Amino acid sequence: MNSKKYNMWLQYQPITDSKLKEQYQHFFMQLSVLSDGLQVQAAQEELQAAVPQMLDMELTISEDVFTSNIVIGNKNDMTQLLDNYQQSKLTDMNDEAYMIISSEKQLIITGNSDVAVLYGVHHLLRLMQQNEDIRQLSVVEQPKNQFRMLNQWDNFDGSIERGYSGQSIFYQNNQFVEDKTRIKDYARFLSSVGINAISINNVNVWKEETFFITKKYLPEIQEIASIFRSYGVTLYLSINFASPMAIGDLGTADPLDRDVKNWWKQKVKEIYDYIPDFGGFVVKADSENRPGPFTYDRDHADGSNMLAEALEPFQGKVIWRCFVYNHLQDWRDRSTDRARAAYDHFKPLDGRFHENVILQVKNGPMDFQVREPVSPLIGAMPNTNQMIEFQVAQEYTGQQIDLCFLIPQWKEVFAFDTYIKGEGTTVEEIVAGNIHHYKYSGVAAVSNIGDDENWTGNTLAQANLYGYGRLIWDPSLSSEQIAREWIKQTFGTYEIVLNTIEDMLLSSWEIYENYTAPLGVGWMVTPGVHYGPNIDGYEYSKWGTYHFADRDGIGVDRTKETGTGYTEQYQEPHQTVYNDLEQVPDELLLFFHHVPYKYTLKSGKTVIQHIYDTHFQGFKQVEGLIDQWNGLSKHVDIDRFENVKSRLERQLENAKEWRDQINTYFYRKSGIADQHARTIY
Ligand code: GCW
Repeated sequence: MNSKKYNMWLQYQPITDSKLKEQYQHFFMQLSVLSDGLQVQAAQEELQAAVPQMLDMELTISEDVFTSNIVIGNKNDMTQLLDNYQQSKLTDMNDEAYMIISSEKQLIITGNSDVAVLYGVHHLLRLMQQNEDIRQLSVVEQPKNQFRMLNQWDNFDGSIERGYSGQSIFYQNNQFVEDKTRIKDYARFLSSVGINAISINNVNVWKEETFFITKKYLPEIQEIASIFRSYGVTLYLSINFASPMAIGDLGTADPLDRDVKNWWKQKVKEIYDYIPDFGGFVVKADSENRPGPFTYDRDHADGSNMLAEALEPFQGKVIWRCFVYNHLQDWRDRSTDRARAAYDHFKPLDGRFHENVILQVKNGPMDFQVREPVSPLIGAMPNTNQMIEFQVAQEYTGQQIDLCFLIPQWKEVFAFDTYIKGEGTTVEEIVAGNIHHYKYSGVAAVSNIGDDENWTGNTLAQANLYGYGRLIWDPSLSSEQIAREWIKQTFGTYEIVLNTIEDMLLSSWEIYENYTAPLGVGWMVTPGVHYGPNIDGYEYSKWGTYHFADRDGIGVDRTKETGTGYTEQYQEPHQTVYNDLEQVPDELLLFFHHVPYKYTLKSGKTVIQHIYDTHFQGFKQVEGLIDQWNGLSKHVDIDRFENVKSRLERQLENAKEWRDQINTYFYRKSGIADQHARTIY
């Protein structure tokens, strides 16, 4: 496939400005490649693909490093070209750091490793796709986060849990796909934004997937690992904690049982025979019916340490998820609070985990809602490696039908000051490993791709995947910068296209929030599917996701005096601020408090009027998005134009349903009329 849809942000469109084209051409007469590592080869391939398309010329390979216009290679192979000063710039930087320097004479891309060179080449191509001047570059960069991971929730039958873009690119009908082109292209896209790790199967490991770690499937997985390896992406597998029973012949999976331990040691050895640089395991245990150590009266430290011991000799890691809560709650029971669960389970275990265990914590205490506070567990375990988990897949944020650019949300999470070690201990610094000096840390996220031609269903959802990679590489990038970079590379640099799409992306999260669940209360979605409104859908269920609306008021009391005491999991000043009705920010009010409908927000509006206003407004704003997009009909190719247009139309239907159901529900509950007498049913 080679369509604009398919090529995402690696379009490599011809440079039309003749001056710029000349400037670029000058650097690509001859290329010298100084290393023969896999990722440097991939970098060369990428240049060889991009340059003819962009500059209408072939890229000749030359052996003469001194006369070549562009030279790429690992720093170790570059000594003859770099002066001491240049060499020293990379010395105190991490393994993935690269440098780009250009002068009249030559452009050099080098780095502390082979993959760093690939990242450097992508940096250059990114600049060129944005029509930037490349004559006097002096760039030195390294990623802020060590782990930059994606989790595929792909099942072997080809379905994807929470997938909104078709079927899996990895599996089909319980087989590995034969044609691996898309996997390779996916690896290219990932490396172009610096992703360096991937787990390729759903964290819910079903029956057949449990056999992924056996001879039956390891040869195929080995092949996939080698594709990713060429792009610097390390492969991980999700495993079933009960494997010793499910695929071995043991009668237990007790992590302290000697046979179980040996079974895993053998198993891990076998995996490394196939994949010597295998990353390790991602584990969802004792969560939503998945097996885990609780069955044997063991805890999460026992469970993960047992796997960690098996992986240790090979430098493998255990990525252990903290999404653990009681999913069989009785809705009558007001004392159990799902928001408390991750902290209550894991915080007491701090310091007991092996060095190669990393806890993966969802960004919020519930589950990827449009608005949640930051999980209080992040940073709360100074002696345990942690990484944060985001969801690029838009499970609760419009399922890639509705537009929802998530970078601003993730930036807010990063910027949150936990006060764990006093002021300035932000989530950003914690997951970068700078506060507690974790050995391993970083960011993981649920991927949003499938086998739709455009990868992400809605073409504009590509921006979330792109932005995820860019943001976790360099969290100091603004949402605007990321949006603009992506638009220019994806749709070109034409001003009106750039400004319109930028505005659409940057307003989209707020718009989505406006017409869905209000003031941080979350949920109110169709059970199971999680798209579209169903206000009481989960209200009398076992999932622990309630809003407690009655005729008088709404919201969840999580205060220490009268509620679940969840607020106490935060450091000061958050503890006091969230606990205090006077201080809690409006957007989180109903997450922390139960209030009457006439309670006045800091904005000056009552809760009920806020609900009406935002829902009427949200719908209008979606009409606005449609107008904006229609204005681009002449500037965006028909394929991508129609794709987004039809999604926006479905979004409008969805916004209408949300608006009318929410407004009607709360009007009927409260009996309070809209001040502006708009139509409520
Ligand atoms: O949000 C929930 C999803 C489940 C998912 C689970 C998890 C993979 O609805 O589909 O299961 O989170 O994160 O484990």
